[in-house]
Amino acid sequence: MTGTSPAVSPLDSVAFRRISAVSRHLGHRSEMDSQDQSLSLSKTAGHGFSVFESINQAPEDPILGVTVAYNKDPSPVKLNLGVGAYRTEEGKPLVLNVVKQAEQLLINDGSRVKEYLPITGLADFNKLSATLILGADSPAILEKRVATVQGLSGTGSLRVGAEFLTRHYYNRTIYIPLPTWGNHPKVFTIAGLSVKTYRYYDPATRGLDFQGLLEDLGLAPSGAVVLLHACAHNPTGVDPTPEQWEQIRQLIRSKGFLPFFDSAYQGFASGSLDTDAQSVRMFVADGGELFAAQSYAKNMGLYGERVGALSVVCKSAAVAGRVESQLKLVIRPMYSNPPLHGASIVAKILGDRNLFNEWTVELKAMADRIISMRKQLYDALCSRGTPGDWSHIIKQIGMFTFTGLNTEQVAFMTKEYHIYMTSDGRISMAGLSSRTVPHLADAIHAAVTRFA
Ligand code: PLA
Repeated sequence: MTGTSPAVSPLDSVAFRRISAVSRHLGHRSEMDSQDQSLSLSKTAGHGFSVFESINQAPEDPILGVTVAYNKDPSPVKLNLGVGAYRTEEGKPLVLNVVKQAEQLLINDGSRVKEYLPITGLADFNKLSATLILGADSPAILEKRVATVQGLSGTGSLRVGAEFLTRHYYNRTIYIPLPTWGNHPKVFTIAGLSVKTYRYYDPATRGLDFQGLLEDLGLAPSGAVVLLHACAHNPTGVDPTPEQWEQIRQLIRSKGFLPFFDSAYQGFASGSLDTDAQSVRMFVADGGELFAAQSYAKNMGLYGERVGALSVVCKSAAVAGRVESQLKLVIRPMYSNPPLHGASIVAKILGDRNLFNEWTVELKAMADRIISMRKQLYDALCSRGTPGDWSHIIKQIGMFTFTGLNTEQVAFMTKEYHIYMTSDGRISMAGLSSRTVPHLADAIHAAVTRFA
């Protein structure tokens, strides 16, 4: 090679933009700082100092860090309502019966091996996952216009989708609802997208800010990616009505936006898998394109197995095939190929009529228990005469109640009552039980009366 400067490939420039965005996002030091740092480090090398001596202590994650703090608390009455993880009436984690049955079937099957899966994951799992979210009679599936890849639960599926968009979609801005799941902006920024928000929640009504949503999306540049929670919006527990969804759909299609659905709670909002997928299916029925990330963490209780899927609904089978080929190029250098065990469990359950039916019964029971916790908490606050209107507790849906409690009140409840929740006042209703409702109601009552 001669001394000519190397050409910058499109991928290099993507990588460069991404690194600068990420380092801005993470608040990295300037280049000067790092030069000073390396000078002083070279002086001290060999004298017991780490090359990472000046590294900053990172803050705990706003959601998963709540569990870290909870685990450190020795109090016998402590209650973790931070992370969205289902607990039984006895306050214990739940392994679904169908999951145990499916695992037994897998163990009994002597022909099973532990070979690598293909880059795209378990083929049966992918097919069944697309059917679960899009519907068995979905025209997109019948016409083979869907590219589905197995992902590392919901988060990994979102990340793969976002990386793909950074590389192959002309508009690299994603609009996310305000507020949204705290990890969304990080996942999308680090994947190289630029993140903007649209109004979603109105604290005054504790309901949807529908006008604000329509205005903000109405002003967004055409072609932008729009993130939508398929159901059970996290953290607010507020979903659009079917009529509002239809208006959102019309707006999204008329402006040529690309909808990206995050479906982390299918079956948890209403107790019905089909009802909770209606929003996504409306966008498939109009023939347009979309992304959908699915998670089996909550609805099958497979949190730690990290099972999910990303489906890209395209206009034609030919495009879907090319999209899939490019998704493989995203996945291969990231984690090569996905894990086998969780996807095998899901494929067993979705592919067997009896297991599937049993699953829907267990899923409905979880959803119903959460709904009954809403009622119990609401009644407990009413009976205590706690100041304020608490009807949003029974109106909101899904795993969480967005209580409206402020940071100060949350800190007070943690300090005085050992109740752990995210600082935005979100509580996981799935972590409550009849036994713990009175304790939570006492804490809320005290917090609200003390810090009016
Ligand atoms: N999308 C949304 C809207 C979520 O709420 C969550 C999980 C995910 C995706 C990702 O889940 P997965 O990768 O485990 O499938 N939110 C939890 C947990 C339940 C978390 O923060 O990781 C929460 O407490 O908000």
